[in-house]
Amino acid sequence: MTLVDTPATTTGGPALTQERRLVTAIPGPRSQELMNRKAAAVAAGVGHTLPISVVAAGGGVVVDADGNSLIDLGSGIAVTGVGNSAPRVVEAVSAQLNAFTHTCFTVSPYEGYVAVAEKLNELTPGDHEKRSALFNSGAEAVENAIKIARHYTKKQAVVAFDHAYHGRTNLTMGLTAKNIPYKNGFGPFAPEVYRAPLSYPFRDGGLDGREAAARAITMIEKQIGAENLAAIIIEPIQGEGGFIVPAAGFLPALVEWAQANDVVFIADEVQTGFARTGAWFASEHEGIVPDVIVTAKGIAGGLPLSAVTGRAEIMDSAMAGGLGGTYAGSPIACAAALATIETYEQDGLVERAKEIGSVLIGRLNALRTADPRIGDVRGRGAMVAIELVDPATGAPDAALTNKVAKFAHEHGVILLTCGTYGNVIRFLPPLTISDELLVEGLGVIAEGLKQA
Ligand code: PLZ
Repeated sequence: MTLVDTPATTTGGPALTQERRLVTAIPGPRSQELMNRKAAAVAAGVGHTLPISVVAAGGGVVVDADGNSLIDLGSGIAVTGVGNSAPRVVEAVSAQLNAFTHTCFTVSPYEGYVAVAEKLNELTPGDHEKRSALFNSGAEAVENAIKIARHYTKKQAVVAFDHAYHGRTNLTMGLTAKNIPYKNGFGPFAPEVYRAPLSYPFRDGGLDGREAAARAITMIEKQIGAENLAAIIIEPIQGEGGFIVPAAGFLPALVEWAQANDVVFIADEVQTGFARTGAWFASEHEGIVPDVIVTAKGIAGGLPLSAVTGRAEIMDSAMAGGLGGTYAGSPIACAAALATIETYEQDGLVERAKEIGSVLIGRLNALRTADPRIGDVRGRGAMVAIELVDPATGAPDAALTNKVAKFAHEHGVILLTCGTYGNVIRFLPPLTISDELLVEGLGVIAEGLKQA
C-alpha cells in the first residue's frame, strides 16, 4: 500500500509488494498523459495491449505511474521467465556495464559470448557436437538459421506451417502465416517459402500425429520436392498462432523425414524455450533432437539476445565473416543470459513451470466443465491457453475473447490473446509469480467470462 504515494519507484525485483491494486481506472491520468505524448511522437503502427505507463515490475506484478499494480500473466510475451529485474541479472549486468559496454564480438571478442554458446550447446536437446551463434532478436536468429541451412544444404526452399509465427522482418514475415496485422500491405515477401498443414488436434477432425505428418510430407514431396528443400522450420508448440500443441508423433515423424532427406529440421523455440513449458526446451516433450534450435525471449531476463544452436557440421558450414552483426551477442546481454540461466537452474524454475501448469490446467479445466464456450484447454507448463468458441457450432469467438481480455485489463490483470482466429487467451506468467497472485488472476478471468 505504501507504493500508492510513491509510484515512481525505480527498482523492480521481488521487493515490490506482490498484490493486485487498483487506485485509478486503467489507464489512469498519468498513463493517459503518456499515451497522448505517444500518439504525437510514436508511429501509429506500434500498438499496445494495455495502454499504461510502466514504472516498475518484479515477481508477478507490473506497477504503473498512477500507482496501480497489475498481475502479470504475460511476462512481456514470454520473456521474463526469471521475473523482472531478477537479482542475479541486475548484479551481472551492472558489473558488465562498469567493465565495458561494447566492442563488437566480431572485432574484439570477450568471454561472455563464448560462455553463453557453451551453455546453449550443453542445455539444448541432443548430445552431438554443437556450435552456437548469437544475435539480438528472435526474428534475426530465425533469419540466420535459414541462412545457415541454405548454405549447408546448398538448397533454397523452406517450409513453414499453418498458424506459424517467426517474426516481422522480411523473411520471417514470409514465414509467418497470419496476414493481419503482421503482413498486410508489407509485401513483397521473400521467395522459396512454402506452407504445410499443421497438426491442430482441436480442429483436425481426429487426425493423429503420424497422419497429420504424412499429410504435410505428401504436400512437401508433391509441391516442392526434398531435393529443393533446405529446411523445415516449426515451433514445437505454436505461440502467436494459438498455443497449438501438435498431436503426439507429429514432430518425431517430421524429424525422421527431414533426416532421411538431407533437410535441416529447425525448431523455433523462441517462445517455448528456457523452462517455459516445464522442460528446458519444448522439443524434449516429444523426444525430438532438432538439427538447429532457435532461442530468444526467455534467454536473458529481458535483455535483447537470441541464438542459433545446431549440429557442428551445419553451423560450421558458413565461412568466417559470413555470420555476425554489430550488436549480436552484446556483452551486456550475454552477462544477463548467464545470470538468467543460473537463476533457472538454482531456483528450480523448470519445476516451478510444471507447478504453475498444474494450477492453470486444473483451474481452467474446472471452468471449462461449467462453460461450453471454453472449447479447449491446452499447453504445457507455464504456457497454457483456452480457445473460446460458439458452443453450438465450434466457430471461433474472437468477440468474447476480446471482451474477457478487456475485462481483465480493466481489473488489473495483464492478459494476452493470440491465435489465427483471435479466439485464444494465453497464460504466460513469470515463473516467479506466487500461487496466490496466479489464482487471483484466474479468478478475474473467470469473472470476465461470467459477465461477458
Ligand atoms: N519466433 C516463435 O514467438 C516472437 C511477437 C510479438 P522477436 N513472438 C512475439 C510481436 O507482436 O512482435 C517470436 C516467436 C517465435 C520468433 C519470434 C520473433 O521474435 O524477438 O520478436 O523478433
